[in-house]
Amino acid sequence: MPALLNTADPDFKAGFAAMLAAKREDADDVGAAVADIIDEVRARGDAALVALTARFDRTDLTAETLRFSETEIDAACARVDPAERAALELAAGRIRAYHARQMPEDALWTDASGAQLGWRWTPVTAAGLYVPGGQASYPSSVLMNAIPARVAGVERLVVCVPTPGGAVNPLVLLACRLAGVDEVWRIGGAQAIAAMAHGTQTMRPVDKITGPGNAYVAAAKRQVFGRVGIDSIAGPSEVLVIAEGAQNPEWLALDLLAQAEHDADAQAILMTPDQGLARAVAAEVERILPQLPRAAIAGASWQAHGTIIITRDLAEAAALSNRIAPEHLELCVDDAEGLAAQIRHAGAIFLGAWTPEATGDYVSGPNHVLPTARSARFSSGLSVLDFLKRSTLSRLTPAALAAIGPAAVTLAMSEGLPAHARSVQARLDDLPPLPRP
Ligand code: HSO
Ligand code: ZN
Repeated sequence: MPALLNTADPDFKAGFAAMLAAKREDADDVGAAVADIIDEVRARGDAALVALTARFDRTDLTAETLRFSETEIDAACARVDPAERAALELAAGRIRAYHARQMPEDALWTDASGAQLGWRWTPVTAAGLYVPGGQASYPSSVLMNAIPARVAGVERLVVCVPTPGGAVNPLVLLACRLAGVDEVWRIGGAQAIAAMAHGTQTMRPVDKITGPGNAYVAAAKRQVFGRVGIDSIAGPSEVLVIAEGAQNPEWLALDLLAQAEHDADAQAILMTPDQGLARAVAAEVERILPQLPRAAIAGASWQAHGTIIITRDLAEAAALSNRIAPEHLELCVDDAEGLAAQIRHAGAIFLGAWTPEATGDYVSGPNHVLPTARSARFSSGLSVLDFLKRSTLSRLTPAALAAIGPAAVTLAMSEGLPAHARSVQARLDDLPPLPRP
């Protein structure tokens, strides 16, 4: 049974606090093993990648076959079923259009002193995307990571995907093609992150690495951070559904199970002021669960982390939701906009009963790489901004320098930095005659 909480119960506070504090993932401590792998790749480059891929992925490669050839990618793309290709193309087009609208504008203005000020956005030159192998090798995640990079103007886009036993999902390679990925490599794990961060004889290093992965990949990303940029480290996925009485319990149960089937550590939460709806949804979950091929995973998630919370009203649900800061928030209520106005912390908000979270995973357009584990309190999902940097701009005229320079001289002297002061004062001493203000 999932946990059942009612805000009217005297022990609600304690139960809710325990839910917020629960840690759903015990990451193995793989730091030392990962450090060795990174050292090995730095020291021996391609030879280390070949040896580590033989050891961990049971695949025999050479320095020449570490990277997929264009012919291999073409052949894999040709094997994709036309309906799957069409769906992936639709998704890619919509994700591209959405992210194009995220592109921020440069700015330049002249302030009262006469200083010209502003900023300019420029893309990262090369980005690397890690794609997990096996079961969690999601073509949709390739699109969600690669398309924002391309839209941002990244010049070189590299993908690393492990091919355990030589197997690769052709849809992953097609997604790479559709997203405009330049290089696809058959390597995974910490060795792939090391190669992208440090480069090898055949792979040039990248500047930023994104994408999900197992504990080794996450530890490797942390260890190369600083040499390259990384995205946030994703935890197990979660959904919070806020619903009112008239909703279809089967739809809501399926939305909860869609999250639960990701991972035994995933969390699905239903909040409703309607006890009858809560009971109906719980019954639907039990009815549908055994029909799912991933019943073992979804069932484990629902048993261990599934939660139903009965609230006084929708406003109370919104307030509790803000404390959870869910990765995905579905508002299955009549006035979804009104409720959304009360939401401050959520990675992605899905408004209305016709917007199941799964549409956001694939085809709506917004990114599905989102802040987990309550980090939506302070961060946002992946976007073009993750592949852009901002340079500030300033240009002073003699008049502007005359107006603001003396304060810089004063502050430099009080910080004990006389060369700073003199670099400004030397110019103040040489000011041309200025028109009277
Ligand atoms: N819901 C997942 C993303 C995903 N779902 C990929 C299906 N494929 C995390 O946001
Ligand atoms: Zn999903």
